[in-house]
Amino acid sequence: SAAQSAKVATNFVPTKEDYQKVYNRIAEVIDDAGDYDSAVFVCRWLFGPVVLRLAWHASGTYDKATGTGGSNYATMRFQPESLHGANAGLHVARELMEKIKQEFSWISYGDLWTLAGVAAVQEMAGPKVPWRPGRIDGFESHVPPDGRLPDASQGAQHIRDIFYRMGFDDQEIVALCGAHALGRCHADRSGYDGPWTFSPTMFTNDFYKLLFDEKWVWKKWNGPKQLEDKKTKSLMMLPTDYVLTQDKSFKKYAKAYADDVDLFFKDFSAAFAKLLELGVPTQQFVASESWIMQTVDDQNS
Ligand code: HIF
Repeated sequence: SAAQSAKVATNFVPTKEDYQKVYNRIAEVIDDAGDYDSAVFVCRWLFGPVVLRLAWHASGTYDKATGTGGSNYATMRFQPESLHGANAGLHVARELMEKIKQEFSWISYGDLWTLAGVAAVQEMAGPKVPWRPGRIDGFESHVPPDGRLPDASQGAQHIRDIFYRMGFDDQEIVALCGAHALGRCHADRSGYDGPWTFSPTMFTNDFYKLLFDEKWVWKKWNGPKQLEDKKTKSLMMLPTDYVLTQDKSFKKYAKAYADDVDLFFKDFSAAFAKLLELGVPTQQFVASESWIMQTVDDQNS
């Protein structure tokens, strides 16, 4: 708007309230977008999960050994990263976020995408995730190499290689994985198909519960190897999800999160907040401590 451009022109320094306005607009845009596709999924928050996936894929390229990748430069705007196989389908989320960028031109893409990830988790009834701004827009030269994001067809060793490279441990890996309670796989994006839970726009610990409570069998189809629940055949698990019940160390944490939703919420929040800050130099952050953004409901009550 004119008011916003005027602010930019006068060296506008955004406050927490300004970021809350962006958060609110993100929530509104995701909510409105949900009408499309309602034939497939009767739910307004249909776009929440793919927006969360954008925040994660923008951050999960981090390599702690070289300090490259991560959310700082929002390099997925550029080729070849936008075309990396793991990012198939994320243009949907980037295009949605572009609307918001047009309205709040002062926010960096990295801040916008990670704030959207926080909004997605919180608005889908997940835990509060501490967040703070400071990412800057980078250039094509900052694009990380392909192959840094996980391959769902692999096992425990691969998951560890990928997440240890970012600086996570087994407990944090398993805590993050509960986000697969949300959303679904799309045959035209990853090749996999179907949702993990019966409530894919509600943040719950159902991912872990279902892993242990259901009987999982290999799906008989022409697509990539994935599991389906024997009872309803309507849910799915990726090989990397199923490994959480097979690997001894992973299993211990997965069981704990299946049994204790509060523990899961607490640990997910910490691990996800850490994920979103990967690759951002500490001195770039505008605040020494992260902020808790309010949900739309918080503000209405
Ligand atoms: Fe995902 N993930 N993820 N993921 N992911 C998919 C979808 C989502 C992995 C593979 C896939 C995490 C870890 C891993 C979300 C969030 C997170 C899809 C399907 C695949 C194949 C994409 C499609 O077809 O549309 C692998 C191998 C991971 C390492 C174990 C994180 C922890 C769970 C870090 C995470 O937060 C979300 C949300 C989706 C749903 C997107 C949608 O469009 O509905």
